[in-house]
Amino acid sequence: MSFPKGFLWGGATAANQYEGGFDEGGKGLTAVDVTTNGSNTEPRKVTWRKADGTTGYSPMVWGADFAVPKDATPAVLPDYYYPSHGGTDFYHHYQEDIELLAKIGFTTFRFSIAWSRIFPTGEEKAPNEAGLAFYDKVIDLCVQHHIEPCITLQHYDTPLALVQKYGGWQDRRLIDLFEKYATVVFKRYAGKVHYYTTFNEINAMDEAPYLGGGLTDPTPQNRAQGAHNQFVASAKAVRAAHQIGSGIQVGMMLAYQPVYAETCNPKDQVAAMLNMERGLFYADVQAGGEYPKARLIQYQRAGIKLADTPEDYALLKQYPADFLSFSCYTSSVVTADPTRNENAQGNLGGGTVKNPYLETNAWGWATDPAVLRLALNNLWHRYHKPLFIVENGLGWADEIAADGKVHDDYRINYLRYAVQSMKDAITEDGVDLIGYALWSAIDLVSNGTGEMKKRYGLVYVDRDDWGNGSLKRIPKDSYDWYAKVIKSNGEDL
Ligand code: BGP
Repeated sequence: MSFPKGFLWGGATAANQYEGGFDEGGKGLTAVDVTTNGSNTEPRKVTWRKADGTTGYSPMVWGADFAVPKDATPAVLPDYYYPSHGGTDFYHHYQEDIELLAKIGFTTFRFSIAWSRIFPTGEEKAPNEAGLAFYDKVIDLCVQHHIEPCITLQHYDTPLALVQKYGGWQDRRLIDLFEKYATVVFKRYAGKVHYYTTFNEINAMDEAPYLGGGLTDPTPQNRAQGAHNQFVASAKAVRAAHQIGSGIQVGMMLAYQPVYAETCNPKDQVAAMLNMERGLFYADVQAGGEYPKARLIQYQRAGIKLADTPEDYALLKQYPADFLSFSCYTSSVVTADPTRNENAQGNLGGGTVKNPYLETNAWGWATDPAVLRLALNNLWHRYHKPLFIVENGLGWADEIAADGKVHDDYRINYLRYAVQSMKDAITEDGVDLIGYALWSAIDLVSNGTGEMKKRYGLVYVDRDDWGNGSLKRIPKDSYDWYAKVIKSNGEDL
């Protein structure tokens, strides 16, 4: 026996990439709803309109980002294709999808609630009942199938009205608006939902602040303030959940990549250490309860001044995350030379290079058989918080074979490594891991590129990069393989 009894096995999705129905049931627009699709080589773009009617777009480049012109606000423009508007239509397929997942024994299903379904502009006095009614049906169906929902409260989809009015999460007013939204959700689903996370990949505020925080003017000052405001909002959400009780736990969610130094040259080692520390800053605050000194020194040197209160720091200390959830797809290799940037994944900026020992997919993401064991050990020994892997998987341009099926043996190989790696971390290293929700339960739109072609699901969905297709669901070979894994509690790989 290696995985504990009751270990949560499942998969993950996100409203903005999966749900569709973007303007149904009274839903308001979100930041990502004004983001067009891209490709492996073309960045996604945010469309905007100025008061005088002039329109345009800003390409969104990972790690470099973009800014909307000062006198413009993000808006939906005709003549563009916005992949989040259709997703893969969970909004109308939720029953079929949840039943497919129940059939292979899922015990957890991670999805996100779109804040703008509950509060369309973020600022209404009362929640939108039609939005809640949709999640009532989803959650009830999960409970009926003994699937624990694991709900993300914001997955890259700040309500657009808050982006237009306040420039996104840089504004402190969002803290209490978020707390109000979270509280409505916690109360509504008390007794049915036990696992929540606040902000998906909260460290996206560094690499992709428009997605992470709806920041239209992503200066270092605004990124720092945006992160601070999300920290305080998370702590307030933890407090609200604990006050409500019913066994609700609120975790943090970090994008995590273990880092290797390219060589044993001390310069590379220091570069790798600094890279790792930068990535863990967010967990230091949310799991550890306080800002690491190094970050405060950096802020001081850069002239960054936070709009904060003593109460903020008391909240961070008193209400840290109940568990630490994270996404982890691959590792990265760091060199001291900032001019070298061979990492096609490209979201770590200069000084990252290819790993000659690993194979990559078409998007440059390397398959690392040890990545989860490394990640779990690093996070467990640093924070001693229960861990939950809520994203891990392989993006591939899957194709339907002549027999009408999808033979994704490459994905099975990747996932086999993942399960073995978790098993090593549990049985050999003693880490406390609650569950594994692979990315993605069902095919959905890629977050990085907006493509449909970059697929991760156990279930294929007939939809192309431009939204054409029947939306038919076709279980892949990995779907059957995962059924076996769940049934044997991780023994039969
Ligand atoms: C994470 C996001 C997900 C997801 C995944 C895969 O960063 O939380 O939303 O999409 O990465 O990334 P991509 O879709 O860019 O391949």
